[in-house]
Amino acid sequence: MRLLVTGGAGFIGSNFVHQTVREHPEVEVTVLDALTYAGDEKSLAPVADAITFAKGDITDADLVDELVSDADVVVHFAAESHNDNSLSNPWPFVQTNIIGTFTLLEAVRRHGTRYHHISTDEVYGDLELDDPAKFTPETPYNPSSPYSSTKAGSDLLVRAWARSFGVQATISNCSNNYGPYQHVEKFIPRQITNVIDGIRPKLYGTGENVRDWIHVEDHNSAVWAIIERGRIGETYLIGANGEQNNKDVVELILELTGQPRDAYDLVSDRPGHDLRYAIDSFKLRDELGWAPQYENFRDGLAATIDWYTANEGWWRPQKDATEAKYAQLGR
Ligand code: NAD
Ligand code: TDX
Repeated sequence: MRLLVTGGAGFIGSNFVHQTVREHPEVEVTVLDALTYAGDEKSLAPVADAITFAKGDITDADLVDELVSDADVVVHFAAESHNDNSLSNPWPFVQTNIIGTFTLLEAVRRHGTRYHHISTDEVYGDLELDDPAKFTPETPYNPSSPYSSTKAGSDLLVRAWARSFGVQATISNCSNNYGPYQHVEKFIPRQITNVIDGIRPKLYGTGENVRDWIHVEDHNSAVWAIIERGRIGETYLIGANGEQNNKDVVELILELTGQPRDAYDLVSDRPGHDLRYAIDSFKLRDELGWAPQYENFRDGLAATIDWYTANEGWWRPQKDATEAKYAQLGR
């Protein structure tokens, strides 16, 4: 199998490439990545000799056509991925998430290539804190932010290209990922690296917002299950029953790093901040026999703290610029 991975130098994409090289050595991997502020070739250094890397933009139709023509399967991770950035400047989100996905869909349509689309649970909007419901594949789309609305738009393009043009597509919508190689702008790495730097963790609003955490390795094993056994045209929700409120996560980071559990600051809230996400992954489990391996969040978080502690050279170059952006937002 010749596999084209877009966004393979980002957080989830690079972990996916590592897992693929390790567990599917027969697969020929090509990564297409523009190396934006969020992409880092260092994340692929451990597998550099086993893959082909193409630096380029998913909105470049000629490049995309050439790479897709040489692939049997495309897995599309590339995106602008950070909600706070989408509130400061939505344009790159429209460009990459919508025009980029359109460009890939046109190429896989021309070449008859199998396509898997990586998306997020944020397309469903949010749930009340006390609502027993979780998101299912039938939940109506109701995105809140420029980020999630452009992801929702890209999902709808995929559905239309599958139905009207017969594109051989599947979609997955996953909950919040954590693990190694995640940019320090995101919640968990930001707080871990703050603690390493002697800065108090920052909680938006009251800290009561709930996210449904899944280890990135579990997300990627689910993606592989869908590539191998997923039904064409279907949407699969990926989640590992990892609901936690942000305050509990920060307190656990503080405890695991030997700090007082109340050594954090409450800062101004994110506009439009989604209250709660929760995934019901029954379809993935029942149909494809998938199950997560990292169900103990405390252990997974401790391993992630160890990774950031041991890999300061990976995240340090991004830290000051990231905190400067947050300082401008007063967060
Ligand atoms: P990330 O920001 O860490 O990585 C994105 C990668 O895409 C980077 O390497 C970047 O250089 C590349 N990229 C951005 N624009 C590009 C363009 N125009 N052309 C080519 N490459 C470009 O993101 P992530 O957290 O790894 O997310 C990957 C995917 O998973 C996204 O589609 C995101 O919506 C989805 N997702 C993320 C999470 C999460 O918790 N992080 C959860 C569910 C779904
Ligand atoms: O410093 C912070 N303090 C804080 O309280 C940051 C950076 C975040 N937060 C809160 C906001 C959210 O409730 O923590 C939660 C997680 O924030 P993010 O890491 O920015 O993630 P989120 O907005 O939930 O979106 C993530 O999950 C779904 C990914 O960034 C998306 O790409 C994915 O689609």
